[in-house]
Amino acid sequence: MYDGNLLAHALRAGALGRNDAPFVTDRTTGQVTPYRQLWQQADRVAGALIALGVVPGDRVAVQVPKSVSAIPLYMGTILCGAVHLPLNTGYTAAEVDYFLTDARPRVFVCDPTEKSTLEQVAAKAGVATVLTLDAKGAGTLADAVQQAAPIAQAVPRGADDLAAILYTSGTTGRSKGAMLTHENLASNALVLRDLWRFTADDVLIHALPLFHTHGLFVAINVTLMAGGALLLHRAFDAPAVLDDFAHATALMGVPTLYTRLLDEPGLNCDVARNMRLFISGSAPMLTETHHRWHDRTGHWVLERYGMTETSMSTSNPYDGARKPGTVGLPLPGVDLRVVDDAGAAVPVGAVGGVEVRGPNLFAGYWRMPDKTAEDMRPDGWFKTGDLGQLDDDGYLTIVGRSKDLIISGGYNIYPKEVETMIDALDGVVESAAFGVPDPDLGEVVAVAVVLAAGANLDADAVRAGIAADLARFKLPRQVHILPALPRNTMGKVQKAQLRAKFAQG
Ligand code: MCA
Ligand code: AMP
Repeated sequence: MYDGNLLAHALRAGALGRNDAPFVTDRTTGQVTPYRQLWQQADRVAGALIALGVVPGDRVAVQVPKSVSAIPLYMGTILCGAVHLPLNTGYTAAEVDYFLTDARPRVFVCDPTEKSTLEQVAAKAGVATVLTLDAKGAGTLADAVQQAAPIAQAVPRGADDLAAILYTSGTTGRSKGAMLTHENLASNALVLRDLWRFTADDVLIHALPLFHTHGLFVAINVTLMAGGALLLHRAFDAPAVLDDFAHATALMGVPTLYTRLLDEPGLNCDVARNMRLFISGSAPMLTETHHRWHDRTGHWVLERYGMTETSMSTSNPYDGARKPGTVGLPLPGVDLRVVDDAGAAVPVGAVGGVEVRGPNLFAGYWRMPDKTAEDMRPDGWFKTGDLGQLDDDGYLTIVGRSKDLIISGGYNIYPKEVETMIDALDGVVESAAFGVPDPDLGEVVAVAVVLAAGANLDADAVRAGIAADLARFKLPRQVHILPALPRNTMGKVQKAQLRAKFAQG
């Protein structure tokens, strides 16, 4: 029976009749949570949130270590009509301050070890309630959930109501909250489930963070809608993941996961024989990595392409040719085009801006209508900021980015954010952040820094100067002190030149 909550209904419908079937196994403890228990917990979380005064549309922000309990927290938030707002566990208090102030959540759930610091941040941002949840599922949230009555019925929410806000870094250095609706999330997961043939027989190895589209909506929603099971790893550990190949059928990863697995001597066709599908995305996978994976395992990785604002937009086919180096074909129901600056389609083979339209497309940036208008054409096409080309068969290749973005191990870092912090240091005139190739993470952050006359900073001092307020994954791995930044005749910093010069470190 339809309960009026679009996403919750779609998630629940996948596992009808599978109450006693396992949903998730915690690979640290071996504890198994069946579907019945998962939904009971989610119903209780919803009850607890309502008891705390959460009303439909309220944001519930979450910065917690990865755990099984983080999943019913997400589902319970949806069930009570609220908006899930997950935050990277690497964010510093200064970064969390920005998100809480911008999003004004009713409830903030954090790691108990960070509570004393973050409680002050939350109070300043006007957050009514701060709860805690640790990697074992313990904390004040668990206490509140235990005392709460489960919600009797999901709070009705329609297609256009918000289900989540995910912050993505911004070109200006200010992160933007991408508003995702019930329809965005439900439609995308349904399409992926069918395209990738996920069923109740599937067991997905889950080794990604739970605060991004990839690990949260692609992995969790698709598995729930298929009635399948998860093997939940709290962090990515290549030998442990390899061990799971014997008990699983599918893996979703960023390219770094695959290159690290390729470094495992035990990776071969025999250990991968139970697996039916390896999916990669979030960052480009080298053609060479595709071939090496095929040589070692006998499987072609299925590469797909997406973005926080669009969820998944393209995928290589399940049957049919998976073309290494491409991100495949537009998903059913998703329109995709490659255009010039004026918005006119370019010929097959030509490079242009990738634009997307469809039920997967987000509702805009939270409280940033100007930024939304800048990226969204009046007829509904969204400018992804990626540069691509289509081949004769309609496969898309991402050839670069018009947006000034660094992707490191699947995490996005906008140079402007790093530059703004370095420029604010005493003795710094200006800086330029850029990505340099890295065999493990694909790209890592490098910076060129120009010092004021007489300033006495070295690379360590620059890193130390920004470390307190910037998540560690954004910290530059290379710092180069230069007399001046290379500029073109228009005065624009030549980042390509810096990238070429410092590619080798
Ligand atoms: C960790 N560190 C990093 C990264 N991860 N530095 C740069 N880039 C990274 N990605 C740093 C930490 O700050 C720490 O620094 C040191 O490396 C060790 O940290 P640890 O946590 O042990 O690292 P790890 O476990 O080896 O993590 C690497 C990882 C992880 C497994 C590749 O970054 C990861 O899970 N990435 C996947 C991200 C993802 O799911 N992206 C999807 C978003 P220090 O030593 O200085 O403290 S994109 C998306 O959702 C779109 C829609 C899409 O298309 O999918
Ligand atoms: P995010 O903003 O974290 O959602 O990251 C989205 C960006 O990741 C996209 O705009 C692309 O630049 C990049 N991306 C995702 N998947 C792929 C892929 N398979 N190949 C190349 N780039 C990708």
